[in-house]
Amino acid sequence: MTTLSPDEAKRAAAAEAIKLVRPGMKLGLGTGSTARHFVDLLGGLVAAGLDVLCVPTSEETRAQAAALGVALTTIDAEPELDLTVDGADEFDDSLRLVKGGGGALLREKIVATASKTMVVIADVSKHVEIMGKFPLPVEVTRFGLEATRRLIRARAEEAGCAGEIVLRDKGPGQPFITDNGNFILDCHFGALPRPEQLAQDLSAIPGVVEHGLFIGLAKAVICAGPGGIEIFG
Ligand code: ABF
Repeated sequence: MTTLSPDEAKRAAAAEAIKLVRPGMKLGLGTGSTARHFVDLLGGLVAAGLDVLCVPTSEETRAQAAALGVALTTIDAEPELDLTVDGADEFDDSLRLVKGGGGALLREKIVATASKTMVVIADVSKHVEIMGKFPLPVEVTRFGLEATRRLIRARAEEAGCAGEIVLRDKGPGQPFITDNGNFILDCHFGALPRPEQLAQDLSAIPGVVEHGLFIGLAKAVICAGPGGIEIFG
């Protein structure tokens, strides 16, 4: 059995997801290296005449899709989509996701929630037993950063988590700024024993714009690994 490289696995998962696309569909396009493969494959179908209308979840995906001639629109023009295909930083057997490693979690969650179906594409390294191996991204306003960080720490402790909460940066003294003009705090909590409680409590913090726990959104995960394609959900 030939083993796939991580990138080949991502491509294989994307190729499986592309089979879900039908002419006339309104699609949400994810962000990240796995979603990049999906958009690339979609561009090939569009070049061959496929008629779809797409909402990108980041400026990065917008640029890639536009360069491929994919017809783009906005979530305001199309507030109900048929299918969103996106990557994830980790997923568990309950299809709970951690997303946001690429910094696009707010638009990703809005687009996923606006979709009849959301399908995740991933390589097997993203599959976890216990959520939290990947630091949980939380998009926060610039105003009140330290007050927000303090409240995140307090709510996390109530949900049984603790660990460093780090302002994401692009380099020394250069905070990462999301497409929406906000900061990202990466929460190195390790295991997340009560993800649903943590998600609810984080959403209640005023300075939290959105967090990377996607619970109850993914309908399926298409996962590619050494044994081929495995569908969860
Ligand atoms: C995006 O895809 C992000 O939310 C997530 O962090 C990323 C996964 O990245 P990759 O596909 O490059 O592993 O949806």
